[in-house]
Amino acid sequence: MSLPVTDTSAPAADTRHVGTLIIGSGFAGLGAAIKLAQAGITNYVVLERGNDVGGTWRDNSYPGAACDVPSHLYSYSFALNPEWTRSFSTQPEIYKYIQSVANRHKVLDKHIFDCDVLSARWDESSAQWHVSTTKGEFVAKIVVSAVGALCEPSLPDIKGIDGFKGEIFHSSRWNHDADLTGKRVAVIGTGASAIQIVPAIGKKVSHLDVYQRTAPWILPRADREYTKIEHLAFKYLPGFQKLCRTGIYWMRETQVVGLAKAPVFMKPLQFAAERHLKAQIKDKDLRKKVMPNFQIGCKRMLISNNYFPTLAQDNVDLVTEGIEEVTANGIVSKTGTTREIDAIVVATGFHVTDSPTFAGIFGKDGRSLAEVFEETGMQGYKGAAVANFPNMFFLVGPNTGLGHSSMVFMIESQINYLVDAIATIDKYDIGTIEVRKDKQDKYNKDLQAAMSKSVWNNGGCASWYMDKHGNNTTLWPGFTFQFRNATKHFDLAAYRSVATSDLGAVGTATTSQIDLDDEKAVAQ
Ligand code: N01
Repeated sequence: MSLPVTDTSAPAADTRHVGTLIIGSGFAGLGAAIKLAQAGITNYVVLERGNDVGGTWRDNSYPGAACDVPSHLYSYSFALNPEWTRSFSTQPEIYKYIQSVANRHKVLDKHIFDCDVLSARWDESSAQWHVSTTKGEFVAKIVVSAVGALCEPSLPDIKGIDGFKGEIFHSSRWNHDADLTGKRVAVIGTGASAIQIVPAIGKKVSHLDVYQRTAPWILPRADREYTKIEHLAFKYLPGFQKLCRTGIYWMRETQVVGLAKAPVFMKPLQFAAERHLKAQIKDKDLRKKVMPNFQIGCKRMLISNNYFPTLAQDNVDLVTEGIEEVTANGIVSKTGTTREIDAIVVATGFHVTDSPTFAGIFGKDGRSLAEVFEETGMQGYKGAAVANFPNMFFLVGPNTGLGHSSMVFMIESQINYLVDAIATIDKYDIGTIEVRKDKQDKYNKDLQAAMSKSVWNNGGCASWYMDKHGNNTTLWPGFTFQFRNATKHFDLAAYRSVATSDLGAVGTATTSQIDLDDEKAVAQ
């Protein structure tokens, strides 16, 4: 028996059918749910493995967690928030914002929480996706992957780490029951998460060892509380908050020139970061240790006013000689020194280009997304579709990440494209749709050419932006307004589609596919 998917209390044994199935309810999945509803497309469901909306802002609750993009920009354009208490919001405030947007737009009844998607398999004969979850089976015409790029913790493969007897947890899975007060703690990693955690715990622990593999570039954080007058202006002065957002947007956009096109223009920023470092660290040895050896922007630029001062504290050691092994109660460095500890915070980032979620998605020829990406690298079309995976769309897909501005802006661009795609599918009663491989290949060739002059490719660092094929498959290599323009409308002509009426009784295409020239006509 099939139940309508909106009956989210349906017993797990029943297969539920749905038009569109969205996986994940972070900024991307939630935004898609809202925009689909606003477009009058209501036959969808959102499956979320956590117990709430919020995605990375629900999971990353570590002490000191905050955004490094100003909140007026790091929020939905359709849900500006005059209540932000400061220019760079903290995690609890952002999480609360996402919850309130979900409530206000009344899409929570479209969600099934604590529902982990185990696999999604394209069934060619029925032209549908079969999705297995911890809450039963689903059949969907369209699947939207909105799982995010920074959701699967990457744990370091260090000898002996499994035998550590103290507290050990990843930055994105913070154990709030573990009280670190007065404890000897090690933090492994010095990325965006670690540089927020270190100052937040540096004063309460008895001793802190910070294990640095690569020194990051850190700029001052221009963060402050908003005044009462500003709050009144955000709330009551028409257009004021939007004006602030627009100003921040364009200021950030100027960085694209140095990051993506001519790294020489990164010099002023690097100079500012050097000055920041020298102003905050007086000790010459420590200065040497924290001075990066690559061009600024090659890895994500970090911002902090209290990371360097924490490193200079008497109870904090920066360890740069590398980790040999972890023992039951300590870490042995490559020079043979053992440092005893009670807890380890693993702030070693996420699986981005090799996410385990790829292994559970099986396309037209039976191969998984992991197998396809293993061969080609993480390639897609406009970050939204991947050849061999019909009727599947991605949010925060390949080459949609940013090193300089708000991911929410990119997500909204992708949502425009998605909503238009689904509206187009409905309008022309399309049964299956798949991006053309030649279009995808050309798109990626152009992307990599655009990337070739970037600081990410030439800045002299190793970063998770790059995949094992040497391609940058994570970042968008241009201005974000160019991406917005490229995704304004769904471009049917780049896809191979089959009308529902041309699918056989069990779904297989029985007549010729819609001709590309016809599609062009349809797309106009
Ligand atoms: O992870 P990272 P993150 N042994 O991958 C080190 C976003 N974010 O969680 O540089 C020892 O940046 C690794 O060393 P190296 C943001 O997009 C946003 O900090 O590879 N060390 C590095 O120092 C960010 O980019 C906000 O040599 C090991 C660190 O661990 C992304 O999340 C806030 C190691 C990992 O840094 C990820 O940030 C926080 C090993 N085996 C995060 N393996 C905002 O404000 C790795 N490392 C929006």
